[in-house]
Amino acid sequence: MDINHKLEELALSLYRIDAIKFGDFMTKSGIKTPVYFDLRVIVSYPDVMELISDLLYHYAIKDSKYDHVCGVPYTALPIATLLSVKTKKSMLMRRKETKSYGTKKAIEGHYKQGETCLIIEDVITSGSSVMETVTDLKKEGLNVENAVIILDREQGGRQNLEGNKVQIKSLFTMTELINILVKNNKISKQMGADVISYLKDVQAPVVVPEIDRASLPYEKRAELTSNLIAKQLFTIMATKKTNLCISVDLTSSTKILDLLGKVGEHVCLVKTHIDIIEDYTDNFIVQLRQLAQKYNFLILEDRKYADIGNTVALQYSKGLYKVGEWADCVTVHSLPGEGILKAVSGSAKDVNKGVFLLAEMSSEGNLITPDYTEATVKMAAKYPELITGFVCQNRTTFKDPGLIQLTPGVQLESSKDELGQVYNTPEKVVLENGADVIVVGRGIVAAKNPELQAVVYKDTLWKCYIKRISGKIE
Ligand code: 5BU
Repeated sequence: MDINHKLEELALSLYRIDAIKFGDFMTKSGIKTPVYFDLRVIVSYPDVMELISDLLYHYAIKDSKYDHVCGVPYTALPIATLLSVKTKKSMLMRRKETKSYGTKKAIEGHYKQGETCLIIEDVITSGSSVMETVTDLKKEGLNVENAVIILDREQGGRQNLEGNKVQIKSLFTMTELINILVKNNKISKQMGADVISYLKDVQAPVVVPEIDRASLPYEKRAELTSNLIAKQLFTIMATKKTNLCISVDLTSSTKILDLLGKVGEHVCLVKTHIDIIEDYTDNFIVQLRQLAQKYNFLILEDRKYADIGNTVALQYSKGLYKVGEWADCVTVHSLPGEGILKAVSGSAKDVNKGVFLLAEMSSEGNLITPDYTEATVKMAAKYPELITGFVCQNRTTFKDPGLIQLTPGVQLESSKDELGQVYNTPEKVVLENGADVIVVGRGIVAAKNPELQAVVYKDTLWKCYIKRISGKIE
């Protein structure tokens, strides 16, 4: 197939069927434009449809590797259909109006996580329509790295998409299309120049690619945080190659110290409930800190403070436990309002302290609502130096790559306990749900051989993390 000849034929056809018009037009937003595109009309011209699908196939698709094609709704849908039939690859369809359809899926068709999908689109301006389709496909665990386009208007779409890791191949750029039409005396040189300069002047805004925190390695995220404990924790994870936090929910201090002597080297964080220990002494803390030093882990007291600021300031620094003196970080509810964060930051004697705010819980029927979670994330943004991260369950709960997602409710098999705890698997919480530090309590503590079991958890969780940052499933 002589591609250049066919491209010329297509350009002239598009002009003939009024898919591209030149003159004085007004855009929807009231701006004057010398050119107008409407590729929706191509469905009325089977010869043009055939030409487009042949060209896309030979020029852009033939040698690509992919499992599915997906057209950006709506103009590209019939073209994607033709290509699917021609290449014998399955097609996926994205619904634009999932909301009004209630529970209907955003993507129709059969697919598996990790499969690759090629995007088909007619015209790109800013690239935002392509990006919407890419985002929906990625949410389903599909890999989307390439898009094939009929016409690139050269208004910033290519750069925006490439910035979001989507490479595009187009049949024409606007300049190429104009040159063909000028050469064939369909439009004057002057008109061609006017159109090109108009399009250059009206560039689409740059869409800043959003950093997906879950795809960044811990060492990179250590550089992006404002909280010193988060920085230390990211660094410990990267050096010890573990994202496992053990929750030592035992009531005897000797048993806790014994256990930590065995599993300390495998964990990045040790989570305590200091008020469940029956033989608490100050010496326990001395030994706990020594183990933290020896095995290079941090200590999180899971106190879940939830009172007014004044009371929390006292609970944090006074009483029998004086938590603020030995815990690197604590868990705090956002429920009472910002005063609770002021209380902890005011009571912390040095700046090297952290707070995990509770944005979601793992237990069945808990009363936290999506609005509460959102407000919690907003509250945290006001205290960047204090907040280490969130205790939460979902990848979409927050975006800041400098904060840590601490996720409890994890065991090797998904299950429940008799008091409402819900367990997800390491694969689910790390790969799908975006967990950075994974809390395991009874999964290790109640095992016959806790040390061996800690290694199993550590290895499984680390493998999932490596798979996640290698970008296979985003
Ligand atoms: P488990 O034995 O793995 O179920 O222990 C989980 C620990 O995490 C336990 O200490 C809980 O207090 C803690 N936890 C939780 O399970 N779920 C939550 O949402 C929060 C904390 Br917040």
